Amino acid sequence: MTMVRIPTVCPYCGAGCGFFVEVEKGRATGIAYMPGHPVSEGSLCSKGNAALEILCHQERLKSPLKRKGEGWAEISWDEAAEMVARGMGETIKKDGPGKVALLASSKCTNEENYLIEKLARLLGTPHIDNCARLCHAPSVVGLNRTLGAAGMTNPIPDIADSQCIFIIGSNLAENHPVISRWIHRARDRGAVVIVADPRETHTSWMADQFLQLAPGTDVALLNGMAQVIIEAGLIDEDYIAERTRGFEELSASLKGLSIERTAEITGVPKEDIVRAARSYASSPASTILYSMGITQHTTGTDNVQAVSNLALICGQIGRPGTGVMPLRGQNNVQGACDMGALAEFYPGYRRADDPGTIEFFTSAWGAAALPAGPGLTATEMMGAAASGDIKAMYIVGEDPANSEPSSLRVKRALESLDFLVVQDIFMTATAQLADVVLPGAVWAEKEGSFTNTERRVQWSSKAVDPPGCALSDLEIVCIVGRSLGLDFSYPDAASVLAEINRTVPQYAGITRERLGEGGLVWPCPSPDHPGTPILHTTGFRLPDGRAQIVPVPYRPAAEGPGGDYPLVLTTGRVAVHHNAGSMTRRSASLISREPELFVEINTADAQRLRIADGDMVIVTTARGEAQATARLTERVKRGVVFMPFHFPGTNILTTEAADPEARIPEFKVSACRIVRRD
Ligand SMILES: Nc1nc2c(c(=O)[nH]1)N[C@H]1C(S)=C(S)[C@@H](COP(=O)(O)OP(=O)(O)OC[C@H]3O[C@@H](n4cnc5c(=O)[nH]c(N)nc54)[C@H](O)[C@@H]3O)O[C@H]1N2
Ligand SMILES: Nc1nc2c(c(=O)[nH]1)N[C@H]1C(S)=C(S)[C@@H](COP(=O)(O)OP(=O)(O)OC[C@H]3O[C@@H](n4cnc5c(=O)[nH]c(N)nc54)[C@H](O)[C@@H]3O)O[C@H]1N2
Ligand code: SF4
Ligand SMILES: [Mo]
Repeated sequence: MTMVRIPTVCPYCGAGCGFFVEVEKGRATGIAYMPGHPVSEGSLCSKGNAALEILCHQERLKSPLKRKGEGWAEISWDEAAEMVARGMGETIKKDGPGKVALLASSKCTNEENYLIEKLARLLGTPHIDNCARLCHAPSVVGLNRTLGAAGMTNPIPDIADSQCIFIIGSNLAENHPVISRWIHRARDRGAVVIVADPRETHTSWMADQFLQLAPGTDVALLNGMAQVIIEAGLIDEDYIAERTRGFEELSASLKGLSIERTAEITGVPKEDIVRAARSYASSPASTILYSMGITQHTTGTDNVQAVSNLALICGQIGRPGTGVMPLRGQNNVQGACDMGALAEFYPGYRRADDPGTIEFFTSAWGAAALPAGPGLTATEMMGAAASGDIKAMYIVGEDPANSEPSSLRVKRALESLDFLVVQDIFMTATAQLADVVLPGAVWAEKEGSFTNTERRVQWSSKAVDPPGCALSDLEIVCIVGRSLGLDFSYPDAASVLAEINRTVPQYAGITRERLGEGGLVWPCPSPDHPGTPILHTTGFRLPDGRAQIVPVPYRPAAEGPGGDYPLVLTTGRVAVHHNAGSMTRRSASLISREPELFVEINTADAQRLRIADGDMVIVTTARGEAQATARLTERVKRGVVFMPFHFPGTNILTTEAADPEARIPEFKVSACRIVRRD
């Protein structure tokens, strides 16, 4: 019997591990590791190892569906295309294209995302976004302002060359497990690891120095560290003078701070703050890794800027082993953003409010006219749907009914639309609200490129056919585009990538032919360019080539504990589940390890509330309530509770208060109360 091995990229997280799908007689029969892969070197985490469980799952969507009474009726692709064209077309004709909004998918390929945002803009609407809004929008705003580019500055393997690794607001041991291998390698070579997190996590267990700060106090911590470094004379004066601007303002803004006050706000002992600051500033190569623990706040952009400040004053950017590393979440959230599936950017981060951008794409796409942005962000779309400002939506590979904050409100908003089409691989809570559901093919059932968190663009090949009548998202978007009268006649992903080469300068040299095992790291401006693993080696893409230091005063979170809601609820992830859970809750080997929604409560708080380990409790916030099993632990401090958002319920509770610039919701701080369910 012949067995073939098809190279693919893991469909879960932004680490972008590669593996082979083994195929026999048209069926995926196993996984073979890829020892030559630059990031994973042959390893995979529990989710990667379970990825094939998605391919032939019995609950996969196999046919287009339309609503019929309380249930669903299978329909042909022709009828589905006609319904989508009518639903979207009528809104455009009656109310104008600005009443239509699209969500692209950071689970889909670059080529698919490029076409989804192109569809939106050719239809005349600026309202296109993706789940990066719930994730790294503050990195896009904050790092573009301070460093002139929002990507991770250094490649993942580079972490092994670092001598001080400062991890703030990231539980990478569970959420980017294969990246944590590189941290172990650095530790073996003597690196110091510092972790700042309100919870004890698998990541904090790796730490030499653990700063267990109060949720939402990161600006205070980072400012406090900067002040220690300035006062101890540990700054890199030459770097500051040659490569940055704004240091004097920062220095002046920190003058009045006392370390005692920083310790009081953060709850971190002052000796620990001083030690961490000194370790970071004085090591020959220090790196900062961060993710949702600092971005998902009303101060998300401030947090990111405070991270840049710290790195810049110490000159820890632009060399191997240094850098600012925002760990991207979804397998292709980096690519979805690069491709312009964002409210404020066209492809290649060209500003949507710049007339030059509109001129460029009008000509490149042969369009009559294109909408100037910024459009509505994902979070704003829900408010606009509720108020009637958005009347039709097309949602690809996202589950906002479970993943956006205050989900009862989101569901009501989606229900109030005149027309909703959802394209997914499973019947999600969002798909349940649709008029038409379109069945997509998942990663190994199609081909295309994905961009991981270190900007590495990799080609993933097709191993097996999709189930039933499901089609690749690329084919579906072309069908929908054509039914709406557009010239969407792309034969395959490579032909879309060829267009991307012409319109996205960072990808100009990244052709299908060059994407062998391991891929290429953008920016890659020409077909003979080797790619750019380390950014900012000689200067920054900002005026005079200088980075911008931005003073940021500390502000508390929007919703402090008190009164009826005395506890702080923080939300996040566990190793064996992924996001809203549509894939991992259906994956037998994963759901068996973590089968239900739980809430971690400090033992002392639980005693006071008469809650025992394993009790069913009701968690209530100003938005609503959810049931969960109590887990008593010392991993969260008194006054803080933690829930993962992989099960429906958690996001009923979360606040929609958002960062004023990046519009990311404050998933990490909501005030709540907990009672035992009798
Ligand atoms: N297993 C698994 N892996 C995943 C995902 C998944 O769902 N499951 N999702 C992927 C996606 S989309 C993303 S974006 C990434 C996210 O990856 P992470 O950012 O690691 O995920 P979280 O668990 O949301 O949050 C990280 C940490 O922030 C801490 N934290 C909470 N509040 C604060 C605070 O105020 N300050 C600080 N300093 N820390 C705080 C939490 O306790 C938590 O340990 O993971 C990706 N990988
Ligand atoms: N409380 C709380 N809420 C959060 C967060 C948090 O930390 N706390 N984190 C936020 C973050 S960082 C993120 S990124 C968002 C994630 O928010 P979402 O992107 O809405 O969450 P996912 O569950 O990853 O949804 C992806 C969907 O794509 C589908 N899918 C997978 N592959 C394909 C494909 O090839 N084609 C198509 N068409 N569909 C596919 C999956 O079945 C799934 O339904 O959640 C946010 N929500
Ligand atoms: S670390 Fe991320 S990319 Fe790698 S196997 Fe795990 S989920 Fe997949
Ligand atoms: Mo994310």
